[in-house]
Amino acid sequence: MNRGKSFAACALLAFAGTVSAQQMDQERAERAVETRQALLQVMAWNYGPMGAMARGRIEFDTDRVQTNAERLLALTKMLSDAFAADTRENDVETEALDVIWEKTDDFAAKIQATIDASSALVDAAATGDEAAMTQAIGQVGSSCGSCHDDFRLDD
Ligand code: ASC
Repeated sequence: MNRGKSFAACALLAFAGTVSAQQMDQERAERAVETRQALLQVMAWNYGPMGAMARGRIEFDTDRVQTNAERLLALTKMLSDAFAADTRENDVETEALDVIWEKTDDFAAKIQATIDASSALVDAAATGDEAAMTQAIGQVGSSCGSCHDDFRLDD
């Protein structure tokens, strides 16, 4: 191989490497989307009854709040890992906005606020005080909504 050809081959390999690094394997990207949607779905499944209690739609059940709040706290701690895979360059069906991987500090702060609010709800549930639980459930709901406002496609 002459020098010109070998340079061209190297440039081609370098280009191919760059492309594959930027564009995650399609199957991996689809799995990442499924996983984060599943995580949010299980979070909503746990939050839902607590939101209904806080709104007075169903009767307060402290045991259920304790259980669901603990589950929710564990789930919120999975959020940052679940969104680690940057799928901006992939052809995936998602409501996750590109800004998640552009303003990473802001996104991390919103996740931390949700973790903190969930932790406060676990503490409130331990007291069994309905007013405290109602207030803490509202805080969790606000933290979810605040993140969706900035980082999720509008409904
Ligand atoms: C949910 C859900 C949300 C949040 C939000 C809380 O269960 O699907 O988007 O809680 O409604 O305010």
